Amino acid sequence: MIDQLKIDFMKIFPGEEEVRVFFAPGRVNLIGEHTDYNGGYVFPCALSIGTYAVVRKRQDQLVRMYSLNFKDVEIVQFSLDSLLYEKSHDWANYPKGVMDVLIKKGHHLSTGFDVLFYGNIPNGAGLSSSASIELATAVVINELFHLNLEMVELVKISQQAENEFIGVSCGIMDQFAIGMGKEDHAVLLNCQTLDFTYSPLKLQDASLIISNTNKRRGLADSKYNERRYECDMALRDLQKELSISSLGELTKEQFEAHKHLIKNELHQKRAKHAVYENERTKEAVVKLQAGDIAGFGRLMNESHRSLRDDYEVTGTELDALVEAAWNQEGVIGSRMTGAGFGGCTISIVKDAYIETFIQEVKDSYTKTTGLIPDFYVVQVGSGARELQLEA
Ligand code: NG1
Ligand code: MG
Repeated sequence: MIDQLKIDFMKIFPGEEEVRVFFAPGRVNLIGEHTDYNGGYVFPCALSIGTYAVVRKRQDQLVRMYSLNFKDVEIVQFSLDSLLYEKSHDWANYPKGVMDVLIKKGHHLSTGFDVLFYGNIPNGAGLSSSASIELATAVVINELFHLNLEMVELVKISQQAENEFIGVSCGIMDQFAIGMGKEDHAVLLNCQTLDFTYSPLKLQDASLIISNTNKRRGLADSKYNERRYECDMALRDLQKELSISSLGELTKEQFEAHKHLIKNELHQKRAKHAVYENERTKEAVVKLQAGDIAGFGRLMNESHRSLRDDYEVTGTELDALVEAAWNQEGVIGSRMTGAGFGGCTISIVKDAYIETFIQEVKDSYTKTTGLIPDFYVVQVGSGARELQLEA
């Protein structure tokens, strides 16, 4: 694959000098959904699929970018001193945003560069293809120009790019999981303090399966910002009596005792999800570490119900896919993952049942929705990095 990417690079950007190759994974969140921007816990892992970047420095200030995923599009070319958001090359805004934040923070990119991107994560599916290309860019620039920034700093810069350049007020989960991921581990991250611990994914005789609804998440970004707003409003009401700075600081008991302060019924439901989901996430990780996979799975199912009924971010397709999974033998837990409204689900399935799972869930889902889902058995990889090339 890497050899082929180098050949492709040479065709698009002919030249003598050596190239370097970088990789940033996608991620899947196991539990802790819509908790990151509420100062709560998340529990994602990095995938073995992701975004490749083949790159070579230039002599001038030009950046030229090409994506193999959008073959109809020509080379996107711009100068480092005029980084503009452009609707016509939507994918290019993610790397541009990272460059913009780095430059605004005073980092010096001494020259431009040519870069070829190739991603094997399905786009717009909740597996963070966007954060993946952001981190790929951040690592490329960090290495190429010897910025010596720590990975956590690159994570924050990438999040800032998404917030300010793209305009999605996302939390830090995706960029963190992608930057800091560790092979065969998930990471329990406190999104308020950024304290984190790695937890080995010991699923005994079971595997993680991602199922893609193949329903594009059209409304995701606007609805996403709307949910953030609703949670902020609920927090403001609670702050009349409680000195807290995020919903993630509340226990269920504290929430129940003070929820009457949140007058708007919708805002109250959103806050309830955030608080309960946060507690569920901590509980789930304790269960996993104790080897209680069934207990972990039950909490995944509860998470989905809460996202469906209180947070209202699932929709027909995600619900159909999860319900089909729940009806299958050998399924330990199943829920939507990511922002919602489409995209993917994550399930834990006993190895002996994987084949029937794929067949039966597919049939059932297609019957209900008319769409054909895709399935991936998850391989947990490590975080964003330069790939060492053989000579
Ligand atoms: P996805 O589905 O990858 O877009 C989004 C946010 C996360 C998090 C989850 C919900 C972006 C880029 N990321 O993930 O920060 O809030 O939703 O848990 O919008
Ligand atoms: Mg995204």
